[in-house]
Amino acid sequence: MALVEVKVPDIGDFSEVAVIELLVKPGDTIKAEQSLVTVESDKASMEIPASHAGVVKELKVRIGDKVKEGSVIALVEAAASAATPTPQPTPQRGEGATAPARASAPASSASPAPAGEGRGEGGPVEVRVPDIGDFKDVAVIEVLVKPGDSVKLEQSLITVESDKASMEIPSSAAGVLKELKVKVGDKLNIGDLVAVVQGSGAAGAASPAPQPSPQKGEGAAAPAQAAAAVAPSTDRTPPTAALPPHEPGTPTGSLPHASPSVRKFARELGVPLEEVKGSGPKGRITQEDVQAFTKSVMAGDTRTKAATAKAPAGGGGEALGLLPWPKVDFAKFGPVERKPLSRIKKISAANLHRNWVMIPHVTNHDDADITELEAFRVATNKENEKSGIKVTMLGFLIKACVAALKKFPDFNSSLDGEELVLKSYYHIGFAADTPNGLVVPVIKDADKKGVLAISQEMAELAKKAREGKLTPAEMSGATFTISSLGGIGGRYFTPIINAPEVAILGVCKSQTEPVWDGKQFQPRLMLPLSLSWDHRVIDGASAARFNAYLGQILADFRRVLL
Ligand code: CAO
Repeated sequence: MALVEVKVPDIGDFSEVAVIELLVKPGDTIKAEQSLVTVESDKASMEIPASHAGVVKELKVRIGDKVKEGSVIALVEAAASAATPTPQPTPQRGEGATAPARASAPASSASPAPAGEGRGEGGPVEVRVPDIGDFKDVAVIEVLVKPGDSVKLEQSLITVESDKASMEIPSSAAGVLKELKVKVGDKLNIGDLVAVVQGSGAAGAASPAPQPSPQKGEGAAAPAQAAAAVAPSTDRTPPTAALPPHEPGTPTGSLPHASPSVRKFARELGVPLEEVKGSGPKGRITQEDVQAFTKSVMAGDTRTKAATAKAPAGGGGEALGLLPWPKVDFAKFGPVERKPLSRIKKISAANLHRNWVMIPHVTNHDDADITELEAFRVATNKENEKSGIKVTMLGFLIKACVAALKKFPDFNSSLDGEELVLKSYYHIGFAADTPNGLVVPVIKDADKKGVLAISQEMAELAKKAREGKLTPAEMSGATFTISSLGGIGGRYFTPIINAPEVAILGVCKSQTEPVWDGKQFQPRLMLPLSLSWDHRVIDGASAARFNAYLGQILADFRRVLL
């Protein structure tokens, strides 16, 4: 087993590049051509692959180190059987252990234009694929311009990619793009015609006129922006033009700051790299960043720009054939302030939206005569003044609902495909208004508890809710929910069912109303009830019976005993 030095290969005119990522560690078993480190200059990023399969014995570089062609990256104990399928090194250099770097080109770089190709004269200029080292049949993955566009000198026209590099092909002239000779998917090689640009005299004249690679005799080929992404080409002449400065943290052009393999990974997942926040050095996007972004989108915590454009403001409705959500510049009409939604609001908004869209809601409104019950409640509170437990109408409502759920079991169920899951337990959720939004704590086994115990538990849960201290367990398992606005006001409303429940009771403020007793109007305390129900499970007659029964119990709790 031979100990092999893996060195930085011929990286063209990139004299000193910084190591920004270590992709392996000592002890790792590696394959030939596996990337060991990522290096970056101000113009390109490249992965340096292993020239041999084997085991990494030592890494000779650390993050931040500056390396150049020939610098030793690692010592690899080459596997005996590991033939080295990597290309041979540049003969002039005699560096047996160098393999071609894998490069991406976030940067703009030299763009030598063809000598005497209409630069400055305003004539048509043919833009061809420059010297791209040993990369053959590179695929066009992006077309960045269209005929008729005005292009600047060195503006990227297309992006090409091989399995080892991604590069932008820049325009070798300023002017108007007359013709695009390639499309996404085309395979290109050095010298292939990419586009014809009608040169504009002024821009062309202002640009330097570097010489083309004489060996190739390809006068029209400008080096790709990642010309450093090269294999051990024996005859490659580095570009001679001055390279425009580039800040690696803010890559120019359309390519975000990521290595070719990360770029490929993102494309396979359909991740828009420009929306991924890089956590690597200088904001570089790593594979983990792409994975985290994907997870976040799947969890609904992140929306891609494309998804937002399709469904702005939480659901534009295009998928349903609806008009797009109106886009209004509110500031045009007066001062505005933008405030992010709280975490609870975001979560409940998504749930409410789904429930509203997916459940065919119907709401029945009714009134319950609670005159006697209210008198009993007031008396009870007086009697229990010392206990500190205050009974509100909600405590009685929970007990009354349990009785109605027992009589109408479909209301205490969930829909599971084509089956109804009927529950023999009675866990009642109650909507609680908190500074951060709506939450629904749950009174478990309300059928086994008295109104005093329920009231006490409710007060504790409501306090925890307002303090943001409810646990997930305290908010799960409800079989039916009550949303009481009685302490606030209003007459009736349409509560949204809390899926997978199938019904919810909305309650508003009771008030004394004249009620006809057959002979005369009597002043009675009436409680407005609004029952929303899932029409896939419940029908209107059942809902009317449920409300009527609830009203009877609230009017006279002795009915529960019958
Ligand atoms: N009619 C008349 N008065 C009522 C009433 C009703 N239906 N319900 C409660 N009240 C009275 C109470 O008796 C109490 O009066 P006093 O202060 O004189 O004793 C007062 O209103 C305040 O009651 P409360 O709201 O503190 O207590 P509660 O048990 O009725 O409700 C809770 C507790 C946590 C549910 C409630 O505070 C709350 O958050 N409600 C909002 C729910 C909500 O936002 N629903 C909407 C969901 S859909 O967006």
